[in-house]
Amino acid sequence: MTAGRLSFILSFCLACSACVALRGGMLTPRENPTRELKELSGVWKFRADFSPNRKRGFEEQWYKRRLEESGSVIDMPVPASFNDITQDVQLRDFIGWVWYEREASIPHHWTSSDPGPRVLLRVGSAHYYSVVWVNGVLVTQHEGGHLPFEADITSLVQSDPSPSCRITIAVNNTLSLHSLPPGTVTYNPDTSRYPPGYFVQNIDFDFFNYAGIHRPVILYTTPKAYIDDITVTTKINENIGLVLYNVSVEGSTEATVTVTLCDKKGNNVATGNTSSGALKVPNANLWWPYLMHKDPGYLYTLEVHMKAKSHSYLFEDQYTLPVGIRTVRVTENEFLINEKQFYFHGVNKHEDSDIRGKGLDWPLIMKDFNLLHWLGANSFRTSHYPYSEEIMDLCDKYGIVVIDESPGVGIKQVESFDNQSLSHHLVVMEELVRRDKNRPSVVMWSVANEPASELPPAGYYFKTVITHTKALDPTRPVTFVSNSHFARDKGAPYVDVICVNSYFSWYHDPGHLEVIQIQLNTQFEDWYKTYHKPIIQSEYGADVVPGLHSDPPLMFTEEYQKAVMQEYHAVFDVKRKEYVIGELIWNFADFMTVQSTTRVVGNKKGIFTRQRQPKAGAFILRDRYWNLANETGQLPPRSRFP
Ligand code: BDP
Repeated sequence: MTAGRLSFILSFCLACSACVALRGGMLTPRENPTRELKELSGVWKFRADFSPNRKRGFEEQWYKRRLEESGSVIDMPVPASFNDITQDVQLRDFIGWVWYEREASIPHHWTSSDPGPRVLLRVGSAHYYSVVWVNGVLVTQHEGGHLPFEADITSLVQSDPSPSCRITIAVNNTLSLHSLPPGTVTYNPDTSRYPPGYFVQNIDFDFFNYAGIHRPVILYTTPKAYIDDITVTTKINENIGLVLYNVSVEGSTEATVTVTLCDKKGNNVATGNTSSGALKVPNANLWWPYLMHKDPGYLYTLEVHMKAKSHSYLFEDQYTLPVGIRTVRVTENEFLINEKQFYFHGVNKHEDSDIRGKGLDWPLIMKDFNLLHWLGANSFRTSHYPYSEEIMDLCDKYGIVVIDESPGVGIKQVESFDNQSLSHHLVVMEELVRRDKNRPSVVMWSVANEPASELPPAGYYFKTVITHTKALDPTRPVTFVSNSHFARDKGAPYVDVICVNSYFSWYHDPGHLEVIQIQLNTQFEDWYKTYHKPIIQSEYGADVVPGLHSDPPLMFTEEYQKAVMQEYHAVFDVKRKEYVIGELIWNFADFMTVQSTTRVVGNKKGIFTRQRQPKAGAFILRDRYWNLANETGQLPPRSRFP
């Protein structure tokens, strides 16, 4: 590939990143009497653009007519990563534009413009850069995977009232130094060593760069004057819960808003008749984490109703938002939820599984929550990108506490700290906070994982990203996860909680279990003495090829993973009485990575296999977590959980 050709792939993405401007809300679409929803999951037409410059689809305007008229197409499931669906190795490792298309039928009453509904096309997430057309007309572009985006297609649908529309989505997985996560492309024109046009994508993060349409695509409606966004924060005063709300309306300047807060049984507990205000809930049922209360994850519902006049029409809209009443506070050595000490005994996860890659999959989601319950885990970090809204809804419901991480992983090169990267990172934090701000399960934002935070520009960069995130959401602490040296980390001064990853006896002193306790103790003391902030061990672990055994323990065996965990746990048990506020194993399950000499068909540090079967380490962790829960909370009977 020539430099010119390469620059097309990147320049298209970069030129467009400047177009991303955050406007309006991003409420999770929910069906109700004023809003309809049509999910477009299923089989789409698909074509990867294998042309040398990956540009043919744009040159030939594939979006202008049916995709199969442009050349041969295959069937592709949505949602799913495209990589593992076929037997084609070129598609598995494809870099560049892929094209998806399907027809969607449009209910007759959506096409009426008198007044007719507002019609939106929403993509839950697509990785990495997306361009969307409806009937050949460009309707939106979006940079970044893992977060939703949408297009208002009302005028298109209503100016051409045909019974169906053609949706075309082009997705490019090419990463650049300024994308999040960053990546680079190198090409090798030496044809004595590489085939013509050879290029590869390089990444500095340890999971496979799965691509495609990863979450559901839906069409939904709202009235033309509508509830655009709702923001809720909560406070507790003695036994009175306070729900502070703000509702923004678009499409009319003369709207009246009423809100009703209902408890689980459907009883009204408080009402308001202004678009912002405070609702008082005497004897509030608080939202408690799993294993900290006999009824964890208590959710009220905020029923928001809006009536508005516009152009002599009367519009009515409604939206129901789950609300958990809880507070979060960090001291020098504690993490407090509802003013009670909270200890994170949890996991790091990935959205990853056989065949579907990062595609949303309900059976997998339910299995994972059942395993978290079985394990006695009260929390997880969304390593290393925001997880689906479907997962987050269940965290709210089950009381699973979340450290909500942005896709800021692999920020290693100095160029990735420049202003272009920084502005994009700020937009991503806006998108993330906008999506997840009302979730009681989210107790902290993580802006990045293991950046090169010792580099000179890292201080300004993280100060800016963290300050911005705190301005967007003053109610939650903010962190990033570090594996830098405590004395040289330039971002740590700005975090509320220190999150440290370390792999003693694995990447350092491999095979030497005897160093773990000394080194871990030193790690904690160094960070605490420097910052006087609470610390979470945000990663630790060891790879296991399931079924490998040895005693004495050798690396990659089940016994070694167990031994690593037990050595770490011994230190956690001392330090959690002082300032260590959590431990998150790396990783919940094995997951796919790029191929390398250190990866045996992916990363094997899971305590469960990729197929969600327990390794020996899972049982160690299960005993530990249930014992911790017994100490720190009111434990429900273990038999209640599968
Ligand atoms: C950490 C990274 C994580 C990796 C893990 C490992 O944060 O993404 O998968 O190491 O190497 O440094 O297993």
